[in-house]
Amino acid sequence: MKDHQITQAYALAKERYAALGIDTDKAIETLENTPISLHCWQTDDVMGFESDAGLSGGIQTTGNYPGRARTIDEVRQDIEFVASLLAGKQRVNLHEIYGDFGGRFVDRDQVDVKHFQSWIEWAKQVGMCLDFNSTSFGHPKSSDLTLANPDPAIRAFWIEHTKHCRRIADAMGRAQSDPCMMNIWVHDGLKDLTVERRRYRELLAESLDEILAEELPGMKNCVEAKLFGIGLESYTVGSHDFYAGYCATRKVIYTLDTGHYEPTENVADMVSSLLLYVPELMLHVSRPVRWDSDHVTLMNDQTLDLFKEIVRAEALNRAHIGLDYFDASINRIGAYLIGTRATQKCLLQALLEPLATLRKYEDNGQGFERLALMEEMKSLPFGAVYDYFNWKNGVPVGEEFIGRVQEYEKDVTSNR
Ligand code: RNT
Ligand code: ZN
Repeated sequence: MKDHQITQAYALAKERYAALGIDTDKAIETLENTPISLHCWQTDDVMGFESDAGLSGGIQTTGNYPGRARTIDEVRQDIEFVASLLAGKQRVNLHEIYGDFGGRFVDRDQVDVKHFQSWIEWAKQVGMCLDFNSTSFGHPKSSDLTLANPDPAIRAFWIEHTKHCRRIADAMGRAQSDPCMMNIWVHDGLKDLTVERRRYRELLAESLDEILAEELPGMKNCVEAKLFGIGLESYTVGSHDFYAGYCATRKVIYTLDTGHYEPTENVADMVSSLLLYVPELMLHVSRPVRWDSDHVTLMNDQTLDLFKEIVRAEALNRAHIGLDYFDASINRIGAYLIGTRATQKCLLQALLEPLATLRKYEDNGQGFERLALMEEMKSLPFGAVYDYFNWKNGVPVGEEFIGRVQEYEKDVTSNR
């Protein structure tokens, strides 16, 4: 697109939105200042650098598109390239298995800040903040139950792992002078029926209490709820109800992954309820297709509704945005960009909603007017605002990023 096309389209869009009382420049500024955490595991299909054990724990990638990142340098190179094509701020979300282990096997209960020193330095160099995750899957001691395992030795191993991870997250947060969001997701669940639902949940709560006991001001604790995993279909210890209660009573951040609920459940509707009782939300924005399939995030009704609810709840400062999908069937860099751009587009549309007018209609009982305006908003030129946001920040506008990804594929990923 030519510069004048972008700026002229924006000028018209700005006027159109201003007539409805919306300041597009302000919306752009908010979008620029709202970080999105890039999940490092999209670069390499959640393999990491600990061992060749492969993925377990009820999650799976499908596809074998060429060009997967195989080394830390390749992961960093890919993330830097992705960030170079994105406006706004990005963070990088690491899993424990992405440590810089120097080719040696470092067991999960031995992991230390030193294994993430080079990540901390890299992040500083590229001007991004780090987030972190403990890793319960892909390990000989993973089995079906980790933090809820009735065997005290196995449970102790995973408690120790998660404690170490919290200290690593704390060091990251202190180094970047910005809290590191540390997410705890364990796959704990069972394939078949159990008569011990309560017992495992009591154990999980006990383990978490022990893990979270240490005060670590550089990081924030998040725990992720889930419906079920592959091979663990009958029971999940850390269900929504479990974590909603846990987060409310312990004042811990609830991680809301959009793929982790019943397919007909309205995930956006959960935002305002949870935020009455839990301190903050960590979002894993994903696209479930029939189940937690981790398809690439798109600008669809579910994602739009989620961001609208966050803005309507005035909770943008209490919701941390991260992505969580891993698609190995298409160009991985392209998948990153589609998903991040879709997330930005949804947030932007939420910021462009004429909320004051809609609220006035609602208070006055003007149901027709409210519905009509919401419907009309869908065809307003938000695309011109999004294009301008990218243009202003010197990154590709519209479909231009497709060509850039193709070049990178030709020059870099296809040679792997
Ligand atoms: C799994 C959870 C979890 C993982 C990552 C890799 O269902 O969504 O967040 O995707 O930890
Ligand atoms: Zn997730």
